[in-house]
Amino acid sequence: CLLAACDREPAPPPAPSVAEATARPALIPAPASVQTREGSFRFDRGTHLVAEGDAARRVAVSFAGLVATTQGVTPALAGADTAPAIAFVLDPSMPADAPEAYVLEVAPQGVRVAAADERGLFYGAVTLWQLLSSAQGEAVRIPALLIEDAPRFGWRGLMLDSARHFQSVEQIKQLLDAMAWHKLNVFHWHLTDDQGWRIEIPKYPKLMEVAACRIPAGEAGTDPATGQTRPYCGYYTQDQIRDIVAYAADRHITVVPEFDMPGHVQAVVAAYPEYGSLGDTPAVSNEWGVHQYLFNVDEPTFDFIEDVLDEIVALFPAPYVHIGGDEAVKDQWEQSERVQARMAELGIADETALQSWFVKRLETYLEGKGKRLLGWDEILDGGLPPQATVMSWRGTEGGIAAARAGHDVVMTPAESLYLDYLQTGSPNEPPGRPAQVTLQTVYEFEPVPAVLTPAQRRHILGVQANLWTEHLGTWPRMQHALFPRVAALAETAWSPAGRRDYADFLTRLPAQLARYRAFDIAHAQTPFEVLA
Ligand code: TNX
Repeated sequence: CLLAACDREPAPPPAPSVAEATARPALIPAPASVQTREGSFRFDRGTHLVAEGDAARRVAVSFAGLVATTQGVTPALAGADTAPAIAFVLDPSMPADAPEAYVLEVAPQGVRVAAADERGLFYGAVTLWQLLSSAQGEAVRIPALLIEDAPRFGWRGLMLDSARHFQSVEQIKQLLDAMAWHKLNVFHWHLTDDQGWRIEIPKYPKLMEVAACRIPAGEAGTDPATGQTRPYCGYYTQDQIRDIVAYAADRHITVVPEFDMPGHVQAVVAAYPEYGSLGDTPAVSNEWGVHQYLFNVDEPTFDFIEDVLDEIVALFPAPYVHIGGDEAVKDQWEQSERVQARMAELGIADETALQSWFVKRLETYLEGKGKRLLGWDEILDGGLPPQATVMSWRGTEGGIAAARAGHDVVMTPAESLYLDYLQTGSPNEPPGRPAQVTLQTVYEFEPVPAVLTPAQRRHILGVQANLWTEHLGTWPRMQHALFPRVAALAETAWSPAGRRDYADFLTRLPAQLARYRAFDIAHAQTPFEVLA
């Protein structure tokens, strides 16, 4: 080409005239308030985004990425004088005590998303993207409206078990992406269990060499031709963990780590038998269900626990550390001479009191590090540590008792919110736990028990669904268990009680399923077979 022509910027190709689709808003979770207005706004290739300041610009970039995935067009950031525009505004006149709240105004001339804090602005951007992605195509007309929205609960959680079966960093990031656009904000990461240890702790190399590996049963674990074992191994390096924590933070998700103890520690005891109650050396478990192995309660064991907690505290900026506390059957403590001797020395009468002492000691340690202790509802047994937060999984009773005693609570009852349970009675359901937790069950769970007084109700921080992975060996299986039940969870966690309506939710769900497909999420089909 001639020099003069090469210097010139190539002219942008003329915008093709694209047929527009009209969106019927399908928002999940349903916003607190929606008022429809006259007219509509046309979004297309020429629509610019306007955002001032780093925080608003970050939100605009996230929004552009979402739109690109579903509509196939990436809106560009432009100066404030360009019209028509979508403006993302951090508005200091909005209440600062509601950082997740936002206002979204769609008018024929333009769109304004405003919030006091980047979190609210992000959720407003998600809602706007959902308005657009309620229809397919790069030119979409959305109705004029005013949405004023804020979450019902501050804790909108999802737990992932990476101990029984683990996931790649990319898979976890895909989940974090989806959590963000379901407006979920806590990723509880179950990283340790009888069947595997998944956190790199350099000071204790056998955690990675021994505790991170189990030998699966049958052909999966032993090559029948050669007789060679094929261990199932994996852990997250500290760099990978920092990467995941940062990725989550960019999406306004807090990662709460769990180090499960004093039970669920067979993998640790396999690596370091000296920290077990009996001193014997088991294999890392390859079976599911409740196990016997319990931590010892001597000072070297606490040194180990505290070293690991130090690493966890350094890796995870979350205000909470989950210490498990569940399903610690006490047989080994009853049988162990050294545990019994220690109890006598401490004047502790029985094993339940010992677990309570153990958990209180962890709380004291964590408080010294500026962290709050969180545990499964068994930490109520024998008395809670003074500041503990309780995750109620054996129904809501533990949560009710904790709230009555003035403790914070996250509701995650197995019969309503366990995603390893089957979701339908269809013969096409992949294996899961025998009971059913249907889409409707998740949707209709009410997190705030009516028996609580208004003061006690304020202790219900929110809700969480848990994905245990004993029966979920592959990522498509895990996705099947998660989606679309996560959409029901999102509405249970975010939308005001009075806005929840299952029949209405079902009319909005097809648009959410289309979003799953756009993000390569293999959602379950079984709920729709049964409904058909
Ligand atoms: C109970 S829930 C457990 C887990 C299992 C789950 C299976 C909880 C605190 N403990 O160890 O994976 O049931 O549904």
